[in-house]
Amino acid sequence: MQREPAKPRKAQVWGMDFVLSAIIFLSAFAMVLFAWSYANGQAAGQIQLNELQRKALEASEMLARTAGSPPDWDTANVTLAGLASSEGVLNTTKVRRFLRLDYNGSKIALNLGNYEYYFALLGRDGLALNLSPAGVPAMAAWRLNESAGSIAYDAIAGLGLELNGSSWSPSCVSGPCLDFDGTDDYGNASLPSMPLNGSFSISLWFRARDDGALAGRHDAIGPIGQGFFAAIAAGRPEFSIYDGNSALHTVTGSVAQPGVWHHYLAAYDNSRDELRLYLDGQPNASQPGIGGFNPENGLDFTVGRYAHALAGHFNGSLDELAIYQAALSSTDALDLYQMQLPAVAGLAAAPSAAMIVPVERYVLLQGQPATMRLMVWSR
Ligand SMILES: [Ca+2]
Ligand SMILES: [Ca+2]
Repeated sequence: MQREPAKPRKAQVWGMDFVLSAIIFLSAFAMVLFAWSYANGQAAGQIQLNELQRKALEASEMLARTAGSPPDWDTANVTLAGLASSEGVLNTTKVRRFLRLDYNGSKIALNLGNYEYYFALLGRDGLALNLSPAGVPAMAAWRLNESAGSIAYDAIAGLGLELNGSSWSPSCVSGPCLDFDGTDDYGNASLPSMPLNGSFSISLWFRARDDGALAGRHDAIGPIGQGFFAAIAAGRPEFSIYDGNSALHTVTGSVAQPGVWHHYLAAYDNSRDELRLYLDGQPNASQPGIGGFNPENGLDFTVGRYAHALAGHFNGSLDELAIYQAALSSTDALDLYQMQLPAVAGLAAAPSAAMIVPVERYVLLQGQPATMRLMVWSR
């Protein structure tokens, strides 16, 4: 038996049913729409995160496992920035070249599109490595990473810098550094086996609150002593030496911003009879016609005040102090600056409110184990 088709039982509630159904339908539709757009937003976030992860992994693979393109690329012709001479073994020359690339150029060579990145090579202490300039090992290098105590040790020969009053600051160019109060703080090291004849250079990072002597080795100020000193005078970096005739020569750079980290490199070039000053990796000042540097070599190396007198106390912080027995070039200046610029520029810290993908790889650099850290993010 066939049922009669159901008829609307009450015409007067039909309208009510419709309204109710419409409300239920619309509410359900709104919920679905909301869920859909939420999921879509989530999915878009997930897609972007996946894309970041893919870019970061590909870039770190390229850096650590390939030679790049062309295989013997330099800063002028690089298309892909591989750093490896064999898998996981980095080529120091290419690391230097990579660090010399300008930021936007390096992003293209890493195929990162519009994403931002931070790159660092860390030593076993977890701090950024400081590569020596090409072919020029430091004669003494105080990285100032002890963070406590009254002696800072040179990384090359273990020479102790005895600290008098200076305090440790926790977070500087490379980890900790020393702070000088501008009143009576200083450090002193004896350099008995380090003759400085002919060409030499001094490299350091400073953050000045006021003027003062940064570092030097001399027995007087004025044309009676012999030696050299680096200083800040009237807000400008200076480098002074006494030549073989005990005449004082000073080269003065441009104003250094107070409270900001600056890289200082001064070179005495014996073959050109020239003093050169570099600030933040760029040539800053030079003076020709200076010959015959012939310092007294039994003198101590003093940091944070003049060596011969209780004067010129530096007011500010110092980090990564090194002496080289060669006249470093503008390329070396840029290398020394770029190597640690990320920490100074604050890029070592993750930018806030951004999606970040960090990738770390163990590599070998100059025969030493190191960690290559690449962080990729979207603004
Ligand atoms: Ca340090
Ligand atoms: Ca003091």
